Amino acid sequence: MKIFCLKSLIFCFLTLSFIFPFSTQVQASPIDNKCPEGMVFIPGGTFNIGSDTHYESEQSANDVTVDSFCIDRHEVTNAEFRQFVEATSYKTIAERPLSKEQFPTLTDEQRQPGSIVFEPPSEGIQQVAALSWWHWTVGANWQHPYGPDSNIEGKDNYPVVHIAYDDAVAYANWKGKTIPTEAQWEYAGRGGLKDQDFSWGNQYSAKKANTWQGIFPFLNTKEDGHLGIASVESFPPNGYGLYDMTGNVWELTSDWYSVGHSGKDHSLNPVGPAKNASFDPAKPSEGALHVIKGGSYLCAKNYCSRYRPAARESQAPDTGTTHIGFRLITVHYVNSTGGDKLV
Ligand SMILES: [Ca+2]
Ligand SMILES: [Ca+2]
Repeated sequence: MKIFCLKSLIFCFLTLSFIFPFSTQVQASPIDNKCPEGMVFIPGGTFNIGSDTHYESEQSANDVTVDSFCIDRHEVTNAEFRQFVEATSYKTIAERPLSKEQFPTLTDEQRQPGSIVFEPPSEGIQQVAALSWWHWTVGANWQHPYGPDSNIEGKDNYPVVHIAYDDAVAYANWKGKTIPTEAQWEYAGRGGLKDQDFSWGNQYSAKKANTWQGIFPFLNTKEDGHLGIASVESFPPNGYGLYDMTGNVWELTSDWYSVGHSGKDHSLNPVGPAKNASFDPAKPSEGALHVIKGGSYLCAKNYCSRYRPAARESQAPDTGTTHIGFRLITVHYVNSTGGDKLV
C-alpha cells in the first residue's frame, strides 16, 4: 500500500511543547564486553519508556527493563547496504514494480517502481497544503534517493534510505543481527542519561543532531550545517557512544505500533502489540504499522518535535521514504569475564 501512505507522514509534523517526564535508568554491568565491529555494548537496565508530557502516542511513561545487547554505532550506511546487495542481488521494495494483485486498478505505468521523496516548496511560497512536500517519485530508491537523476556517488557514509521494513529484515538476516525493539532502541537512545528531554540533556541544540532549524517546510536556516541528510557521525555521540540516535534519519524498530505503552509496565524486554492488534487511529486505513524512532533532518520545532528518545511514529512496513533508515542490534557478544558467547 506504499503509494497511499503519504498521509502517514503528516503525524511527524505536529507542534507540541518539549517537557520530558521523569525517567530512571540503572547501569547493570561494565561496558567492557566485546561487541562485533562497529557495535557498542549497552548494559541492560531499567528505565521509563515513553513520556507523559508530550504526544499522546508516547504515554504513559512505564518502568521497563531491557537485557544487555550490542547496537550499531551509527545508522546503516549506503556502503554497508551495497555490500549486502552485491552479495545477494537483493532488490528493495522501492526497486520492484507495484503488484497487480495489490493495486488492480493501477495501470502498468502507474505500477512502476518508486518511492516517496521530500521536496520543499519553491522559494517564496509561504503557504502549501499539508504533505504537499511529499512526492511519489518513479525511479526513487536507495541508489537514487531523489529520483532517477540523483545518485549516491561520494555518499558511502550517508545513511541508506528508501528502506522498507522488509528490506531491513533481509539485510539483518544477512548480517545475522536483528532490528531493535522500541524498548531497546529508546534505552540506547537515552545514552545513559536520567530525567533528560533529549539524548544529550534538557535543552534543544542545533549542534547535537541533524534536525531542521527555521520554519518547516519553507525555510531551513541550516544552523546545524546540514540542509539534508548528513554523513553518519557528523554530530557528537550520545553517552553510549552512539551517533545520530537523534535526527538525521528515522530508524525502524521491530515493534508493531499502537498508541502509547499500555501493558508494558514493569516488564522485561517489552515488545509492542501483536501484528493483528497494531493500529494507528490517525491512519485507520493502513493496517499494521511499525514504530520508528529518533526523528529526522526534517523535524522542526514548528512542525515536528520528535527528536527525542521517547518520541515515536508509525510506518507502513512496505514503504520507505527519503528520511527513514535503520540500525541493527545483536544479543550475541563476548562476555568480558569468561569469553563466552552470550545469547
Ligand atoms: Ca539540518
Ligand atoms: Ca537517526
